[in-house]
Amino acid sequence: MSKSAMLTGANGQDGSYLAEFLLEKGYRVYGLIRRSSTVTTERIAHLIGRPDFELITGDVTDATGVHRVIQRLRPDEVYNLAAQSHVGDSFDVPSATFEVNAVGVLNLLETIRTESPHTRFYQASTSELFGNSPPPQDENTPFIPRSPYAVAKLAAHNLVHIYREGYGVFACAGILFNHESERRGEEFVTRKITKYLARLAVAMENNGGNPPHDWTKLALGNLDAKRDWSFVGDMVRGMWLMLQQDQPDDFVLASGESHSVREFLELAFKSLGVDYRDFVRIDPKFFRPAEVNYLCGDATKARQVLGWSPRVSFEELITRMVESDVARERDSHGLRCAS
Ligand code: NAP
Ligand code: F7E
Repeated sequence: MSKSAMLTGANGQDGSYLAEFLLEKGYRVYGLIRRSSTVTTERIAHLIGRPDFELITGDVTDATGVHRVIQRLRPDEVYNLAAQSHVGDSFDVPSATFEVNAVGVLNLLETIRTESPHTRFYQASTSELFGNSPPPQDENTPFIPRSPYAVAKLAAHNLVHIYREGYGVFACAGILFNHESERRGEEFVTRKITKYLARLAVAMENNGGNPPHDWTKLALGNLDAKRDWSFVGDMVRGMWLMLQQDQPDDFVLASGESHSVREFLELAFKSLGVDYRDFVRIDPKFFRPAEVNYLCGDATKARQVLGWSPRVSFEELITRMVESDVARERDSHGLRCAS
């Protein structure tokens, strides 16, 4: 019989890739998504209608709803990807961030403990837990959170340990470093850059190879922050591997390479043959009250125990994101011109 998995955050970046990955493996997949007044299912539109994929309306902060859904499905695996995932925004909405990112996890774990103890649980922990602990960061590096987002994620991370050790729940935490794709939210720095670049590329194509004279610059914050960026497709494979082990555990997933936002800009703009410095301005609005300066993960444990390693390089990731955004921009430009 095929296995079943419930994904929270199924319509998010990671959720959409994980749903595809699990369906490919023959799972029956249930995606929990929040009610919204606008369409939020673009990333999984191609999966809707499949007999092995079902969407369920729910919110991880709603304890009774979570209880009801898990009690009904009793899935083999639950992947908790739901979060207010924007670190910068967590300074503006700290309570809401805590409610989703910490209390939501408690609701899931408590229901699994009481109603579905056979269910294996994956928690989306994050490299943000490390804060400014010096790199390279691994499973033993101290956590020094620097944002409401990270504090909430640390509470959740600790809850995973309590339910694993105290109640025997098969609960794993994946301490994932940044991962991106062409489905990344447009307010995260990588996608913000590739989307801008795509608009610039198409504008130049239609202006004899030159930028239009009144072209607006891209407003960014701290260009010196360093991140360990991977491709999300590699990460979802690691999430799944964690839940297939004999014992629950925590694992860092990372590329082991770190680049600054400035380096990302340089490489991305190079593909268009222009200098990013002519197109970027610094806006203090995008600086955070507290920054995480330098993240670079050490995924030795995942490599040794899970046999996991990333397959897509930093350069390939940028190319993939730029090409996808340029193609989209060309399509929408064509549509604008035709109408
Ligand atoms: P994302 O694209 O922002 O997706 C987050 C998902 O959570 C969305 O589907 C969102 O739904 C859903 N959600 C938010 N509040 C919810 C609630 N109260 N109840 C149910 N669903 C809710 O983030 P992502 O990049 O896919 O990341 C997935 C998870 O990994 C998150 O927990 C994130 O914190 C963590 N993580 C991400 C990275 C990374 O680099 N991507 C690294 C480490 C950890 P709506 O569409 O309704 O908002
Ligand atoms: O920022 C700097 C910003 O928002 C990266 C989430 O998935 O990964 C992500 O969190 C860096 C930061 O990602 C802008 O200050 C400069 O230093 O793309 P980001 P993040 O904060 O690293 C972790 C692992 C998660 O867990 C999170 O869920 O870029 N930066 N200028 C900017 N960042 C943004 N967003 N916008 C700017 O204009």
